[in-house]
Amino acid sequence: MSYDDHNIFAKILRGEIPSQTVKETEHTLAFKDIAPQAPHHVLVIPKGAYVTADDFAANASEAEIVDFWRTFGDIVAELGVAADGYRIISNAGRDGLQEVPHYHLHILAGRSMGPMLL
Ligand code: IU
Repeated sequence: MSYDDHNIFAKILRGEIPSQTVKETEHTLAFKDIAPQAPHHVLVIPKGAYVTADDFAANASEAEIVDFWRTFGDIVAELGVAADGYRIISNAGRDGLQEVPHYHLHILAGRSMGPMLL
């Protein structure tokens, strides 16, 4: 799976484009989605060059994977949304309608999400 270094999240990671950081760790960055679909809409991305969830799962180190999911959990805790609930989504590839080809997890919270199928 080839990674396009010019994608917008790569530019955010390099500091070439600003973003509103929610949390940053050694291997992971989380920032506010520029076009929020819910009162809380956070994108969690690995700092490494992975295109999709399966690319990340197959090729990231255990340290990166643990850091990613612990960061996700910390953000849910810090947002205070665990009790009311939230939705996580990761679009992949053509059929998943992935716009930005750098693996990212959407955390959506703060309203009822409605039925799953769009
Ligand atoms: P997708 O899963 O690849 O379809 O989602 C990409 C998301 O990135 C989408 O929700 C955009 O609003 C968001 N985004 C952003 O936060 N900042 C940007 O500069 C751009 C897209 I371009």
